[in-house]
Amino acid sequence: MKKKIMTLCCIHDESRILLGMKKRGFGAGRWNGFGGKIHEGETIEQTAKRETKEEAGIEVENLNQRGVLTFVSENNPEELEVHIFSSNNFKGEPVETEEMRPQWFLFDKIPYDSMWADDPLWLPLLLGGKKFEGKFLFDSDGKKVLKYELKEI
Ligand code: 6OG
Repeated sequence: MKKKIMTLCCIHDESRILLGMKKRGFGAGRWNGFGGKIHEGETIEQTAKRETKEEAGIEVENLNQRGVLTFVSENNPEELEVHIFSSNNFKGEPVETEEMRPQWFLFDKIPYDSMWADDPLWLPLLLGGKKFEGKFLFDSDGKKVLKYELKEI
């Protein structure tokens, strides 16, 4: 199976998380953390920092490695391996970019209905300070999680 390696960076403090509305490409129309594909010659942390800068205009400091999630879709031979990071520390002000429109959300107002269907399963673990790993099988249009395994590590 072909594997694509990606990052996802969740920026939060004690009560709020910064999400971006994806304006184009994969996941357009959904709120998500910031991230994307690893470039040749980059470490995974460099990818996480570069993508967050490109998508939200901020420079992340103190990345915390929180887990690896694997996504597969029915009828798709490609597997996504997404390395999840968190940070509560960045330089600059979040700005809208060509790719994303950032906005802060209180933890009890997280717009799960407009996010990937896996997010309500693992994001509470991240916000609760946990580390985790998991694997999710999506239906072919990427809307529903058909099966998943998720564990704290
Ligand atoms: P670009 O195509 O913009 O990167 N991503 C997912 N995030 C969540 N929460 N759930 C998923 O379930 C995801 N699949 C991919 C990884 C796409 C960004 O979207 C994330 C990247 O941060 C299927 O380069």
